Order: sequence, then C-alpha cells, then structure tokens
Amino acid sequence: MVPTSSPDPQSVLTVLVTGFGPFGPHTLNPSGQLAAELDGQTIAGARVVGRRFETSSATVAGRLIDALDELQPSVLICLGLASGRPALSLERVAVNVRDFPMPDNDGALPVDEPIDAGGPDGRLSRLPLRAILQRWREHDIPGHISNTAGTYLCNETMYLACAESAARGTPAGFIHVPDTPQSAAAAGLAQPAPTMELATMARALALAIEVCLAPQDFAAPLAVATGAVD
Ligand code: PCA
Repeated sequence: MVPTSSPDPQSVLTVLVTGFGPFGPHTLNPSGQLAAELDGQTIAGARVVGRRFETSSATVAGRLIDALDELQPSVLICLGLASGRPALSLERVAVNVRDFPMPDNDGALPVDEPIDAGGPDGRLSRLPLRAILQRWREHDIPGHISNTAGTYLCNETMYLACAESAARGTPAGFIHVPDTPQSAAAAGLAQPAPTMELATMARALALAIEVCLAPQDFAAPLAVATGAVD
C-alpha cells in the first residue's frame, strides 16, 4: 500500500471512491471495504477519499451529492458488489430504472420506476473503460466491460453519478466487484459465488485511478446518451 504523505489539500487532486455496506445476505461487502482501504492513500499524486454508503435508495443521492460538494473530486469511481460475477465489471451504462430484485436496507422495493422521471433513458460511464481494461490485462487482473449494472442500488448510484458528472464535468463511472472468499463464505449462499482477493481488487482500483489521472480525452465513449436530453 502507498502510505499517505500528508499532501497539501489545496494543491493535489482528489479522487472519490465510493462503496456500499451490507445488504441482503451480503453481510460483508467488498466494495465498502475497498473504499475504506483506499481512503487516505495517495495514488499517482492524488489524494484518494473513500466513502461507504448505506444500501439505501432514500439516502444515496444525498450522500453522493454531499461528498461531491465537499471534496470537488477530479474523478469519481463508484463501486458495488455483484455477487456471482467472476471478475471486475467496468459498467458502461446505467438505465433510468429502479426495479429492485430485493428490498434495500430501508425495505424499499420499487418496481418499474424511473430514477429521474425527466431524465434520459440511459447514462454512459465517463471513465476510460478500454484503457483501464488494457491496464488490468497488462497486470494479469481479469475484468470486462459490462453492459448492465442491473436495476438495483448500484445502477441507481451510477445513474446519479453520471448525471452529476455531466453537470460538473467530473469523469465518473461505476465498477462492480466480485465477492472475496470472505464475503462469499459469510453470505452462506447454497451456490458459492466466484471470488477475487481484496488485495487484487485494491491493486486494480489503484491501476484504474492511475489511468483516469493520465492525460486523456474524457469524452463519452459513444456518441449516444451524452446528456443530449438533459
Ligand atoms: N451491490 C448492489 C447494491 C449494493 C451493492 O454493493 C447492486 O449491485 O446493486
């Protein structure tokens, strides 16, 4: 791990990494653990701030906007657990749908609802997905570009993050992470989920942050849904 070197908050860039706490059977959520582990690190000269959100539709937007207002990050990377996926998922798109497969931590269970009644149907990641994937491959870390973030809290968070990204000009996107051996065991599912060590995920995140901070064109990867209907 790279230790924090007390950077001057006025002169360094900030990267905000968010994750979630427990939900449903997932009593250990690696995404929240990663946000905690990265919090306070210095990566590629930038200060990383990690925040863990409750798996709560009622509070996630407020928590995200408060963190963005407070920290004014240069890059926003949101994380969540996708139990059952075998590798890191660079999410390409969030859809304007809340159709929860299980209640959130407040018991909310919306069906076929929009996240934003006036918003576009989809919002695309503004992270350099191909470049991150390439960097992971160079470091033997398995990942892929995913074309669905689901219709639960992670999709909602990505949709909100991408909306804020469009409004603030901050590159933002979402990465789903698999279970760790510990989180898979703790969930006690009949069919154990595929796993990746937390240390590998933390390395992957550090590499992704390095890629995001390298000079590049942060335009949307595709010409569709680039906020044109905002
Ligand atoms: N994963 C869930 C919500 C919280 C989390 O870590 C999801 O994929 O929507």
